[in-house]
Amino acid sequence: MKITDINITQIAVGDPPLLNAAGLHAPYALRIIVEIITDSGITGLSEIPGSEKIYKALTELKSHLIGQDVFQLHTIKTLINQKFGERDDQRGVAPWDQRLLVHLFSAIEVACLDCIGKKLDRPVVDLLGGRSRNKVPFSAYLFYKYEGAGGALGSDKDTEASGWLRARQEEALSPDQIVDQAKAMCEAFGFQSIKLKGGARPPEIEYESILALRDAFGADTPLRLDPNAIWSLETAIKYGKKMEGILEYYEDPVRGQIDMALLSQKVDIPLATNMCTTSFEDLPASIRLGSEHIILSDHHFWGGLRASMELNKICQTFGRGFSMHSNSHLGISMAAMVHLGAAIPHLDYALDTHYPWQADEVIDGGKIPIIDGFVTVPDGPGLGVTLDREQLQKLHKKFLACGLKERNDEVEMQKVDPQWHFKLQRW
Ligand code: GKR
Ligand code: MG
Repeated sequence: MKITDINITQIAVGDPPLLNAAGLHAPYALRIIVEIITDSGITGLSEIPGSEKIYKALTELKSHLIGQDVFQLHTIKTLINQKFGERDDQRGVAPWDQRLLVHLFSAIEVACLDCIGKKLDRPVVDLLGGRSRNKVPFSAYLFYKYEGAGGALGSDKDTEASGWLRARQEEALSPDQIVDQAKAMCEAFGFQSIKLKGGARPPEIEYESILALRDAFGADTPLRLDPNAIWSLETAIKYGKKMEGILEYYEDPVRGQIDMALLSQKVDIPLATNMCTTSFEDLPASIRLGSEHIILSDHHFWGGLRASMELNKICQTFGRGFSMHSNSHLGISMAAMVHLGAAIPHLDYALDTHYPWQADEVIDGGKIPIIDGFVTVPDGPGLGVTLDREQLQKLHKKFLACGLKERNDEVEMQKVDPQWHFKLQRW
């Protein structure tokens, strides 16, 4: 089954003013939708984070991929490596991953697997070895935030909205407001574990928010805190000690494998990461140092779904727990995460997702339901989702109109506070 064409569409998705260690989310999150068209008349889909670097590289790659067989994923990977392997490809210090190659592998692999699944009339989960579970657990993902809906409304609210769509617009800067956000999100989606994005407010407030969540949801609800590596080792030890027995895991409180390893010797809470161990090349040092207990995979930056399956095996071999990281995303990414989450033999924790924060959608039928905190593997061959072309065009027009080309949370924060600067370590 040969590739005859590839459509690459940049889109902008409304995103509320969420806070993190790197600043503030812009009113739009950028994504790229890839469609691989084949000579069988089958089209495969994928979705990855939007950036000019990734968009330009995909555009350059297109002519090299035309004529390739979607089943020959090793050949395709070699081709991508030959073309882009030499480029400077750093992860960066931001909470999100900015590498090129791994995102290219992922974008092309997922769309090829979607084609293969459609050709064989089998879901992608079957191409990954079949189901280990039928439905995949997700965690609530709370953010400190300013008031506002994002998108065209920016920091304004849609006064007609109800339920979670209303609640997601509320300011959340204090422990009580975080508890309100958690209650609204858990009521709407039934999440049974809760992650709080930290690194945005002073540590004392984030710690008090965790205590308030424990009081509101009870000691049996798993809680996680993710300061995105902005805390000093001293701060992470101080608050870690207070959160022993309270947190399910402590996600990237400090920066780098060495400090994570030092922290793990001082604090009795499992450490998780999507920042210090983010590639196969990082694994030897991770194992040597003992930098984390849990690796949060992400098929977008671990190089695809099959690479994430390989990572799962390595995690099992070396006694690492496994779960998944997320960024702002739509339904194609959600479908890919669910197929992977259903296939993974050793899934230890509910997965992260930003999905409730995005009101827009690009797939037919609207948003994929999250019920009782679980997502069922979509029906149908391949990823089991199809593109809503009208929505795609609408979101592409938003991309053209919004003027954003790259994610830059520092610049967004400076619109609110001109003196604000990203720091590698803030507290
Ligand atoms: O969306 O602000 C955000 C998150 O901070 C995201 O960029 C991170 O990559 O969710 C992520 C994380 O777990 O670090
Ligand atoms: Mg994280």
